[in-house]
Amino acid sequence: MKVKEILADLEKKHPGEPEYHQAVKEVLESIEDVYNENPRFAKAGVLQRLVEPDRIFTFKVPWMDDQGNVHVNIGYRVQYNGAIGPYKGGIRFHPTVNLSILKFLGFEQIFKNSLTSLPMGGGKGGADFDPRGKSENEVMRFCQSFMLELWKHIGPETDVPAGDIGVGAREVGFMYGMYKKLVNEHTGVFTGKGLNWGGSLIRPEATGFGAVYFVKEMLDTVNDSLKGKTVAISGFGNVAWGATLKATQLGAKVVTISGPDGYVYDPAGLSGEKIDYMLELRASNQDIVEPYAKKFAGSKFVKGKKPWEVKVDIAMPCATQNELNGEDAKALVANKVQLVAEVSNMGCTPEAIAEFQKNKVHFAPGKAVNAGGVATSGLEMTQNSMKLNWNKEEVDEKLHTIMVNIHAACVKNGRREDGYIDYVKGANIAGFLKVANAMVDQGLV
Ligand code: 2IT
Repeated sequence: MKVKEILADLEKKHPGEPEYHQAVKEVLESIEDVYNENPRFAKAGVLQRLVEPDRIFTFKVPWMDDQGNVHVNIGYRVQYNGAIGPYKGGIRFHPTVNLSILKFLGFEQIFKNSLTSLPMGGGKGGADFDPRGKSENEVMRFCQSFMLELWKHIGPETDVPAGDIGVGAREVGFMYGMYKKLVNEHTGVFTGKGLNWGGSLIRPEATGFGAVYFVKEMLDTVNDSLKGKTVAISGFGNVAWGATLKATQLGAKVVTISGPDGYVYDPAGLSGEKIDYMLELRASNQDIVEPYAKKFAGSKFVKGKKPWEVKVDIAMPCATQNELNGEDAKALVANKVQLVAEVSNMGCTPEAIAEFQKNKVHFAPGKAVNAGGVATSGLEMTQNSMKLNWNKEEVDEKLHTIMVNIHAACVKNGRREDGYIDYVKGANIAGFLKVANAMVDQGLV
């Protein structure tokens, strides 16, 4: 079957799942040449099999709030592709979670995990639970109820979840505790665990650190460096925090962070206690960034806007899918942005990506840039299997090497004749080839 037919077929079979269609379309269009050049892929039906998840679990999550009221949320786990390892991917708790979102995330995860070079298949899960304003006891009860169903479907050699938006070390702890009680085994079934019970050093920092290591490689390629560069970051969660910390350490100046309420512009740049404050802001569970501007003089809060209107050298969307659209891209290009590294999963719309590429602005996609998070999850799994812990330097060095290698794979598969690097194509081809070949090797399953 031709790529066009597969896409048309998919939209017919699964109407009303726009994020899922968007993610599949981007990958299939960029691997089309490779697919057509290798008839063994079509013969084995690789693409038709790749676009459909292996299986999806949907379940009811009933829980009780502190006032004794009953609530019911929907929980999911999408086990997408297990060709190169156990299913691996985060769990997202956010009111926008639905099947389209989790299928797009699970699909992206296949290629991201492949790029890390570690043996991990693709998966994703979550619930339409809104952690905003919930008490710790409510969050715990929700996590426990969620696990009362999910535990049946996961395992350290089957499917290994982790955090994502709305799920951090606290939630992983509550879920892991319930899993352990039900299965009566202490295994590496989750990553992002606490340091005292199997977690890995650097995992909290890994997504942001890895993203900045990737940006450093992008700059190295054009004989440039992070020193003195201004950076716009969106979001203020774990990923934005790690990216801000590492970018600042390497001499760049991060001048924005953002929340659903608007963005903060801090011309002096974030450093020291301002970066620490991001964690405090996140822990408050309110999902607003405005308090930063009240606390730190010299910064200002811009209500209801995104940070892409600020003139910067580098833009790093770190919040959520489709947070940077065609108009935002035009504003960045008009302000002479030098490069855009997508850190959130599918943070840029297809129109935004087209705008960057048309203007020869180097754009790197989330599945390459943010792969350091899941890569370090893979390193956590390795440590759990060995029943040994690596120190900070060892994990950081491995993470760094993985990011350098991902960048090299993108360049190898994405460099055009005129020298421009199509990182989207590069990442998709490199991620795809490994999975597709594994699927052919393993027969029709
Ligand atoms: O999007 C992602 O890669 C994650 N949320 C992390 C997944 C993981 O298994 O560490």
